Amino acid sequence: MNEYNPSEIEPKWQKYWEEQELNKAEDFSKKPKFYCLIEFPYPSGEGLHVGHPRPYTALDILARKRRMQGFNVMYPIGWDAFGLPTENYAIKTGKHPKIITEKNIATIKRQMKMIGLSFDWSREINTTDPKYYKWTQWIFLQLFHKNLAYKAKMDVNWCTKCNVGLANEEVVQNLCERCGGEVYRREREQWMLKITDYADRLLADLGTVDYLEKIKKQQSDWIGKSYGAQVVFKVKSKTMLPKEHMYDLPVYTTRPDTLFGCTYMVVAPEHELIEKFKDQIDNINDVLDYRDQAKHKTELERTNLEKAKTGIELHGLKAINPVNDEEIPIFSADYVLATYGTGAVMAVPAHDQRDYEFAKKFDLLVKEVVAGGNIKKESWIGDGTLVNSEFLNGLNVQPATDKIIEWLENKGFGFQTVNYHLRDWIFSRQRYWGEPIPIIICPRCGYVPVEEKNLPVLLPEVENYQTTENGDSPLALIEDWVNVECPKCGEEAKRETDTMPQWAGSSWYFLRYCDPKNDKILADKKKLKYWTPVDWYNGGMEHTTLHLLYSRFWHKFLYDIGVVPTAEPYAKRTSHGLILGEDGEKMSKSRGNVVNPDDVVKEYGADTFRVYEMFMGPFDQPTPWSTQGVVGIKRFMDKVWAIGNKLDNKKRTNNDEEIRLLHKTIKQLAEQIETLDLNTCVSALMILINKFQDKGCNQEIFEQFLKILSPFAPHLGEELWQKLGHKKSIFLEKWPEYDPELAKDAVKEVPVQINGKMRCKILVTEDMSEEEIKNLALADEHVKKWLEGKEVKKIIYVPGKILNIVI
Ligand code: ANZ
Ligand code: ZN
Repeated sequence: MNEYNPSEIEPKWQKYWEEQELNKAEDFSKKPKFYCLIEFPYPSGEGLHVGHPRPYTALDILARKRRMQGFNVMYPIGWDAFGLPTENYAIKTGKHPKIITEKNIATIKRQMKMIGLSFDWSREINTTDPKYYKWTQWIFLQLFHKNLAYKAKMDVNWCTKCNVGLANEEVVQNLCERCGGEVYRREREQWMLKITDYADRLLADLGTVDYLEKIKKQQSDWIGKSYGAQVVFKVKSKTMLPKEHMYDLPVYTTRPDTLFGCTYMVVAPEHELIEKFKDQIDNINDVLDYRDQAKHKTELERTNLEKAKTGIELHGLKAINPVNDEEIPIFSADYVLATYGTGAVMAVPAHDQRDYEFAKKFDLLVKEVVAGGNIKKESWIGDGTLVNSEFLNGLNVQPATDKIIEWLENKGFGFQTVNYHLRDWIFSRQRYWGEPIPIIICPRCGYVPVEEKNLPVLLPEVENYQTTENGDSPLALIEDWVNVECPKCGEEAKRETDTMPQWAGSSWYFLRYCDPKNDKILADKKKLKYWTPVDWYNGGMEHTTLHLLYSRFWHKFLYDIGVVPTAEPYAKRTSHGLILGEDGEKMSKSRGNVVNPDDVVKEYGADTFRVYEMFMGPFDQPTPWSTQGVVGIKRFMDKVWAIGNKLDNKKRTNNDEEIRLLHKTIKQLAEQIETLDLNTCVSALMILINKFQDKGCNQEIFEQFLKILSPFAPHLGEELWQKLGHKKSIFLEKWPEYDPELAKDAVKEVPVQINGKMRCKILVTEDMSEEEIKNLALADEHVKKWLEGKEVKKIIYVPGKILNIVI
């Protein structure tokens, strides 16, 4: 018998599968289609670490099994290649990002092939390919035509050292993630996408898709729909205007029932009220200083509940509570955000924790209006009876809310409304390595879209990839690119020099896989109709409120303009847990705990690598790497090899344990591959192999085993299969059927003793836990009779043999 030598057999079969085109998805095949998708990677210079292949392998197993089950499977791959790390590397080295990207792609592609992932490489896409980003730009233009893309002055995070705008994710504790430089907020005109127009549908349609519950929850929390009321307070200043001419200060509140408990108001430091009443606020200089300080904080810091509240009173101004005409102080405080609701709140310290802390600090009145808590100690946010609230007294929160809204609407002081936490999507980056935004800025005509026939707007060559001194993209320096004729009036105009964010290309890439080479339209409608929606999409939890939400938004938009046939892009979404370093920490270069798949595959083979990654723990949980665990899996592979090389000729009958266990295992895998319980699938395969080791194994049984092993360890499966004399790939075989009778768990009778005396027998199955068996015994009618009125001291269970209850 020759040795199991993965480094010899693995490349051989990879080449064979590619030549046989086994992984190719066929448009319009009569077979049922199955579109499974993983998030396409960013081609980073470091290549893959062992964390990346975990989801790739899991869905590869699913894809391979579904092909064997007769599905026309599409499992495509591509590159999400615009973005920061490459650009930063280009700034550092002066190399063109395109060259860097090509090199990185080559590395990762080699690694993916090395692992035996069954991607359909004929559909490979790259977001930085002009033939691809032409369509990203085209989608932007459609958004622009529908008024869903607009330019607005926005605060951006600005790194003072890199002199560059940063995304929120790039700011860590107020410092630039890359250089540690100080970050402040700076105003800039930015392109915005009106995702808020889709907030309601993005929320409602979560009801139509099969996403993990925690993913749905994160998305709906992020969209954050809340029901409440807008209430208008009047602002009284030293000018003593009559009430009807006083300034209107509207607030958004989810608790209008607490209006009588409002004892002060808070506006965001950036609120227009401060600018408007500049001359009438006595301490205006301090108020403006406070505003400047707030500029240096991120939103997250401002709203952090743990942080001590800060603020400053606007001396000289008072607000008038519309329900009782009481005059109350107004503060500026940064825990109120300018961009949510109306940027102002009615503070009810008795019933809101932030207001409570603020009131304690500034010694403000805490007035209880909902009974139920102890407001001497803390705010009460629960239900209760209204008190101190005139016509609301005696009602509970909900009826009081209805009543006050009716009252406000009748008096014209307010109205019922909803609010969303979701904000419009800041879509501009002042960077080089992104899709140019296809807009021309004309002094006469304003923002003029580039004509579709002139797409793509190509990224020009530049000498320097760094953002310019005044914060523009380096594109702004390329005069012969920037200066163009206005497509509308023909006069001198300039190109938009902002580029799109990293999230643009990934918002629609799954559509392009359906028709990757089309140059007439982003993808042929009939092909989209055949392939979409994606049946199963797996990706990182960290993308739930970014990529996943953005792409749902674009998809809905494309649906509205008739480009795609479904309202939702992904029928199902799952998420994987991270692979941690051997030390249990997140893998990172600085910790030195990164494991490279190249090393693992070189030493143990790709199949061992794949099976280990599936075995290491529940797929959705973070799990530390263990070299010892890898060695254990290698031993399992060796065992499979050894058994496959010395099969016996003995006939088996249905009474043989190995037959029963085989059917049980086929059943288990059929079910658990579908739920991605892949670690338990691997243990089932191991148990089966151990049984073969005990009882021997003939070719017929072993071939069945190989079929269910091969999605996990495809190279070993194919090698042993063809060694047994087959001339065609094992992946052209049908997924084996199991006999339900044989797959049933073996049932055993276990005698039950009470204080050492045999009283009855219970039936237990192999898969029952000790806990379940004990409970089963205690629930038995005979046992119950004996236990009546007695105390159970102890239950001793000898697995499969006897259960003794001591009373
Ligand atoms: C008075 C009140 C009384 C409130 C009470 C709560 C409890 P969600 O559910 O997130 O929509 N708020 C409104 N605008 C704000 C802003 N720009 N920055 C910070 N806080 C703001 O929360 C709405 C509640 O958050 C509003 O209801 C308001 O406080 C506050 F017993 O109004 B409430
Ligand atoms: Zn013009």
